[in-house]
Amino acid sequence: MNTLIQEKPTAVNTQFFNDVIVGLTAEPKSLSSKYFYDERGDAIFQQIMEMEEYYLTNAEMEIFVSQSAAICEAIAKGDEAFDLIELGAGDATKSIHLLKALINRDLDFSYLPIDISAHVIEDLEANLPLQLPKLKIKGFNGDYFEMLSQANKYSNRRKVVLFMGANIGNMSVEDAQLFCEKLRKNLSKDDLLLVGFDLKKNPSQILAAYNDKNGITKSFNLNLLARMNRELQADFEVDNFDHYACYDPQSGACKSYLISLAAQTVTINDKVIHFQENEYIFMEISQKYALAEVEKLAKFSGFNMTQNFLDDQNYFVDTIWKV
Ligand code: AVI
Repeated sequence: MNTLIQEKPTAVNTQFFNDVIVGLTAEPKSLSSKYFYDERGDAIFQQIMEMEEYYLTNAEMEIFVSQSAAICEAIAKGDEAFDLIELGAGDATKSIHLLKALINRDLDFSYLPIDISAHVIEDLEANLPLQLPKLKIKGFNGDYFEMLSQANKYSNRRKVVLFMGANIGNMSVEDAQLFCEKLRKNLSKDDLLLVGFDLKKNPSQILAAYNDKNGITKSFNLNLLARMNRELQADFEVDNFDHYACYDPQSGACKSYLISLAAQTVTINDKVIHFQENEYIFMEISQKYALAEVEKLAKFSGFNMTQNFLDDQNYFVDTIWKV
């Protein structure tokens, strides 16, 4: 008799389980990169951001450290009060430079960070006011669009939405178009969007950022299999899978896969999944853009690209789009 007391699956686990089964019974197999970020995944992503090869973090940080005063000018509309909404705020290490610049200019604004993690919101609300005592902050924990509509109910001031960190790159171009269109429909005249894109550059440099020599990105991908073992009673032999990343300079798509190193069978709770030798699981896209493609995306989704802020090496752009 099985004497283990099974924990009732939580709502999150049910959603996670369903998404995993849909992805792994599809042809070709895929998993959603949004599930990379459990506690262990967050810690590995932190290591990725500190990697020598992962140029993105420093490039966008440089923009915020050295150009926040100019960004501040670009988003302020005289002295009119506004809300600064950040989608996926994380620890706000880059946006804090902009917050400081806005406070130094004595602008009347509230900072409304939105994040899927309750932890992140609690930390921001507790810690940011210690560094910026004049900051008015109200966090929203949940899905971007649901929280955006809550933020709309909270205040009817002009909105400036930040979507940084090349998070838009983790959507295909088609999904990014749908996302931006939906965002556009949630904003009003005079609202602004500031969005960060990783730009097309030397393909070898891009590939190295997702195929680092120390295997940190590999462990980031494999952690999703380990997470399924921990949370969904799966029995993945993690060492039976390898990480494979590739970059296509023409389309700008950098893609990550896990490759099954043997014919094998994995059980996830009550479902059995077969893998052929060398079969792949598509894990993540990190789409890179040319500036002209960024402008095309803005136009397509009903925005006007008004100003671009680039780092010195032209690796990254934070672009301002007007409704
Ligand atoms: C969060 N996102 C922008 C990262 C990226 O660059 O696509 C996630 C990542 N995946 C592997 N390395 C970093």
